[in-house]
Amino acid sequence: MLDRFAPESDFGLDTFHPNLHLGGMVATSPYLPTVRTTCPYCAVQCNFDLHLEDNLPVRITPTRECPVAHGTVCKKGLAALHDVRHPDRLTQPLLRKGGELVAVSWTEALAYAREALAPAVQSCPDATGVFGSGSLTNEKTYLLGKFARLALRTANIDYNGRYCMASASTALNRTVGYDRGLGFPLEDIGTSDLILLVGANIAETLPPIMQYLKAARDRGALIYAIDPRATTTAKVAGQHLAIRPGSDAALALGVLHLMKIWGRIRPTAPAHGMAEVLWQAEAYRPARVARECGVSEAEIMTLAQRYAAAQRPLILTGRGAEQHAHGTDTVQALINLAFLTGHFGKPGAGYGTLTGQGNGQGGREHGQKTDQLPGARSLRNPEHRAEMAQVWGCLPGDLPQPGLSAQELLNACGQPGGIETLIVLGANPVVSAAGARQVTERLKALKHLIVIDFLPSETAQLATLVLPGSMWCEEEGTTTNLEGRVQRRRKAITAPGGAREDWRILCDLAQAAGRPEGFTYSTFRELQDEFFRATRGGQADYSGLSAERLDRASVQWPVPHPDSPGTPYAYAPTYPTPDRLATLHVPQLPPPAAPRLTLTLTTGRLGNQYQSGSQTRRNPALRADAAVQMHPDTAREHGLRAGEPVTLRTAHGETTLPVLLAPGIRPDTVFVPFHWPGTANLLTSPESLDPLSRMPAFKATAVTLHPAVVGAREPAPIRDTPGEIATPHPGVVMGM
Ligand SMILES: Nc1nc2c(c(=O)[nH]1)N[C@H]1C(S)=C(S)[C@@H](COP(=O)(O)OP(=O)(O)OC[C@H]3O[C@@H](n4cnc5c(=O)[nH]c(N)nc54)[C@H](O)[C@@H]3O)O[C@H]1N2
Ligand SMILES: Nc1nc2c(c(=O)[nH]1)N[C@H]1C(S)=C(S)[C@@H](COP(=O)(O)OP(=O)(O)OC[C@H]3O[C@@H](n4cnc5c(=O)[nH]c(N)nc54)[C@H](O)[C@@H]3O)O[C@H]1N2
Ligand code: SF4
Ligand SMILES: [Mo]
Repeated sequence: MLDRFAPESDFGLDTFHPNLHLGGMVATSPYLPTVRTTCPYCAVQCNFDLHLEDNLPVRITPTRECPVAHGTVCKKGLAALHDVRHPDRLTQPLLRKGGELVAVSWTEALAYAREALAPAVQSCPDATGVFGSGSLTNEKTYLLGKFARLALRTANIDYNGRYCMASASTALNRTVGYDRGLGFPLEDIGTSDLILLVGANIAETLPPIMQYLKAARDRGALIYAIDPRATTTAKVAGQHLAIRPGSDAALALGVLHLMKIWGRIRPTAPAHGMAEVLWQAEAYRPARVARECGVSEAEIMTLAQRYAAAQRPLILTGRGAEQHAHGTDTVQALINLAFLTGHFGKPGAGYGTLTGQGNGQGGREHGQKTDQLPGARSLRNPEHRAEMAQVWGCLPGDLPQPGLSAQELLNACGQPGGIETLIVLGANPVVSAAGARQVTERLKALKHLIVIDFLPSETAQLATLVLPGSMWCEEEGTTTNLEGRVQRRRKAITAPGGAREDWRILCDLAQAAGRPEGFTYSTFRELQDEFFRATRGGQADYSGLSAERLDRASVQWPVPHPDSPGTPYAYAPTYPTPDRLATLHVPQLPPPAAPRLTLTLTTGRLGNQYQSGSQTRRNPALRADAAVQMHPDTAREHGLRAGEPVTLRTAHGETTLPVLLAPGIRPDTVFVPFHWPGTANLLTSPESLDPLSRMPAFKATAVTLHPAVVGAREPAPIRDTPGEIATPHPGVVMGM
């Protein structure tokens, strides 16, 4: 298979374009039935065709008709079939008996669920928690929120998007009253003349987006990667500003300071708070900013001059800028800069956040956030509560108030007066939550941990009940990509054995909780139509959509009625705020960093792995090793050599990893990927949260290095899932 695919260009790197290689011929067999669907992984949501043989997908081919990636996919997407019939695939409910998880019937599994859920609904509903995911389709997101509020009557539902773009989302919401990652179609990136990628390593994390950067570069745009590491993206971008982790807000304020001095302030629209924001920037002179960011004054001046000269400068943030204890204020500082220089909301310019998970965008709109109702409505707003109560046939007072945010929900598990039962759908917090060791202890202290997954994730392995759910190609639904584009996900095959579609499992659990009313859909279509209808009148209004319409073409929201063409441009003034104006807030920043005695640990991703690794560690086509990246000088100072184990210690925990020498990283920073248990999140803090978004500080933790004494302690489990990968159904192509 692989030899038919070749890298598209020096710019695409991890992106493949099979059609180019076949001289325009599409690499599909004319004999196999195909189903077009969307990728299970990231927020680009590439479309591809699944070719079916004996009712199993045997091959993936990208399609040029994909409105997002135009026939390219990345390695992960191309290898996505691997787990479909993997021997580890969960096909039966598992119940913990005598300490072991053993296979049981659905009847026994649901009897257990009844014991766990039904009494709490009556006596202490908030003792049950629900943890959702940006990997879920819009329909499942909607149903999960409804299930928590109506069936379980709990306030305590939140989701892993809290770990993702919550800071950017919070900053956008409080500035203009709503949040869509990119306010314009991806194509518009090609019209920008200066692109600042702030903590976004897109060549590895969103590879097909590189084609839009290439289009911009071909027209003469300058592209900056602002990242403590010289990433693959930085090498391709050409301009690299290696700032210190956590100093992005100081950089934004420094550029704003110079814009003011150079007479470049021309606000996008009238707004509240502009004078205060400009006043704050007075203090951010280049010398101070250079000191705080750990780069030269000349580099700051050059960047600012280029920003001042650009006609359509675009600031794009990834998790590097956002996942901090002051992530919301960092994004706010960047939005303020874009707004005050007149670029916010313009096509291909201004500010945007690069959403991460497959449905990271839709997942933050339809009610699994603890303070939210479908259509991006607020659970705190009496009118919004009344609207949803009407759709759901309940009283507004029946809807709980907002509850705990994701990390706080995990921290409350098994605590007196806290969470006794947790239901997890689509997340693996044992690996991905901040302070994974402490979180694991909390999960072990629960009375009941119910995990719905299709693979035995590390979280499922701790569960008291595991319910086998559905994979991406086994269900219908919609996802919303990073530019707010709603696309159809199509069912190609049926879930194997006793695995059930997730939406049916949620209805089963509502029944088990003794509250089946509102959860008796006879078909998926009934649920989907209710979901579209429920968003009517909300900011994220999908009510003009239907499966038939999405069959013809994808649409960017809002789509308030069937004749609406959708909304390619989301951030043009005026805004859906009480007085139609934006409000710029003054970023509240920690005091300038004192010279650090310790190193800073930052964390993130590798191109070959996805998230907690649950879906990619088993895949031989996606090999990668856990290691700590450090500058050769740092290694030398600590007496370390390449490949040697080193123990990393923070205030929150420790782990041991091999050294990977990375000359492109700042010498005061080390980088650890989080795709394996026993890696990054043994070192991060479960307590340090952004006050506004409740985002953990994944991207900056003080750390010390200690040569590991071989044999003195167990090294962390860092390798891929051990053992041979047995051959699944002969029709499934392995290791593409
Ligand atoms: N291969 C792969 N692709 C993915 C994913 C995956 O797990 N694997 N996950 C998806 C998801 S959910 C997401 S959210 C996206 C995330 O996509 P990205 O945001 O691109 O991913 P990260 O690696 O978390 O962080 C990006 C960069 O931020 C840098 N950084 C760290 N600290 C700072 C800082 O303080 N300031 C600045 N400016 N930079 C900093 C890191 O060195 C890193 O290169 O990727 C999506 N795509
Ligand atoms: N240190 C550090 N930690 C981080 C980050 C970081 O940069 N650094 N990034 C954070 C970010 S941005 C994110 S998004 C989180 C991600 O963290 P997680 O969401 O915990 O990671 P995933 O590996 O995506 O876990 C998804 C699990 O749900 C299952 N699953 C996926 N889709 C479905 C579905 O449709 N149905 C069912 N039933 N199961 C499903 C998968 O098999 C997998 O076991 O990690 C966060 N943690
Ligand atoms: S992981 Fe993202 S970029 Fe790669 S194929 Fe899937 S949707 Fe496309
Ligand atoms: Mo994410």
